[in-house]
Amino acid sequence: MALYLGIDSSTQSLKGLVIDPEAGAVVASASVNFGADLPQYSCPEGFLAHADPLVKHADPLLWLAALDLMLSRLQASGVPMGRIAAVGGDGQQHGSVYLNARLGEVLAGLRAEAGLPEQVAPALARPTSPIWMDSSTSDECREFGARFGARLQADTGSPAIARFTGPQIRRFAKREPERYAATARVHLVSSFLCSVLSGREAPIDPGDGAGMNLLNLRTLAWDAEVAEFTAPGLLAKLPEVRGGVAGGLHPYFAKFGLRPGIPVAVWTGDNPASLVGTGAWAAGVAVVSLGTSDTFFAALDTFRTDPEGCGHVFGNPAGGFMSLACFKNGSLARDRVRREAGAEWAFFDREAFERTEPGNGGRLALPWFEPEITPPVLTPGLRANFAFAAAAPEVRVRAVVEGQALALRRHAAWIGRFGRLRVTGGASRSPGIRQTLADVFQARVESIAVADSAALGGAMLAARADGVALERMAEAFSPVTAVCEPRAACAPVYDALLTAVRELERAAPAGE
Ligand code: XUL
Repeated sequence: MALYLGIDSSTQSLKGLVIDPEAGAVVASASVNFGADLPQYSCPEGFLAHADPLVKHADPLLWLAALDLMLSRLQASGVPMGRIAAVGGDGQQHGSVYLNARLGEVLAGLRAEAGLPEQVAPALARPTSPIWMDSSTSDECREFGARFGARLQADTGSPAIARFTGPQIRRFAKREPERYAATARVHLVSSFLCSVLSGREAPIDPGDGAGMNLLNLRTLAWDAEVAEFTAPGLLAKLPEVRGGVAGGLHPYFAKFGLRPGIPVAVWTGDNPASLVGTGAWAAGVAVVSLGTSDTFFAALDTFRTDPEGCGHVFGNPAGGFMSLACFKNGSLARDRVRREAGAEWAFFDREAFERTEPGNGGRLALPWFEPEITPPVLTPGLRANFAFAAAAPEVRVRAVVEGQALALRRHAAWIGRFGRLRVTGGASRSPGIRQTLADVFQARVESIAVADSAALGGAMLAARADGVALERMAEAFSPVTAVCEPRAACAPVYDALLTAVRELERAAPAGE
């Protein structure tokens, strides 16, 4: 039976996952942690130290060293590498790699005797890669805004965003014109690694390309006017845009037991890959991932943008588009409220929801201990429409959980209505949080236990490149482990609170 390999190159690690779609099973996995396994690259948390805290760059050779190491670990695990029939993958979004004119020759000539980093190094036009955590481009974002106004979001899916690749390229071309001139190709993390696997320049898929402020989502082609404004001659330095198969696997990878020539699916971004890995690529179902940050993502049936400019539009690897909204204050904020209320998680999960009524008597709170992304708010601090610190712990807990759920609903309204929400991440284990989401959205909440949804999505896309339908895999790989039904009686309670949460978003911090 054929096996498929999915590789996820994320911020702090690179993982590989091998699936057997026939058996509906993950048969092997291997992971490389950048800090623990490759300390010589000085990126313990995925980026290099820099005097300016807004600058977050990584060493692109680190990702290549991680690819070599992950594949050797996978081989050592005993999985029959020769049965792998296609490879797919994804990268952290927005990060960019700058390559010179030697790229084609370097990729074609990879030799098994040496490792990837030393062989690819001569093709780098810039030694470092800005990643999604970089926020050093506010000047450039202002310049994009002044030049294009609302058109940038209307055509590329997002207003100018500091971490997006276009503003990053503009800053580079302004500050280092010589290196920019020596750049023959700008790749994303995804298309860079896919190029190395296929031994030739890979395309950028519309899923990840949409995170650049450069791709016109109406035509799915680079926007020539935006590209030329970004940096002179940029259009000629951008790869082709398309999905599908990038090429056959380069013979270099035979040293890990992989068969040369097997299809390498065009890589995508980690969020589009997760949309596939969570089985949510069709319209009508959204994913709420409750982690360090909370994210809300869903397929979009047609191309449209968030009127408030908070949510992004990326390509959906299954066709069409997807939306993504990121809420910075997720689990860390919830945990701080719990700690300060002197409560254990069990209390947070049960008693808090039994001792209080849905709607909490109108008392809401938004735990913005860090500057928030959705909506963009730079002044941190908890917002509450009642005397938060003096209230009982259960009232505080419900105020925060309902405040966050209502904010999710408010900022997801432009995407559409959802009959089903799939929840993942640590906080989705709480029955109280799940019931609140079901009641606020009036949707069925399904818990799914998918570890590594991005790598899984990459493996499923590899299988699709070999002719296996995504639908055949979804049930086996992202099964529903629990269901929570909405209570109709709560609908008017939460409809009425939507205005209150909007007002709260505009309020000043509570001064705690
Ligand atoms: C999405 C974003 C992150 C990165 C890294 O816009 O910046 O989710 O993709 O995971």
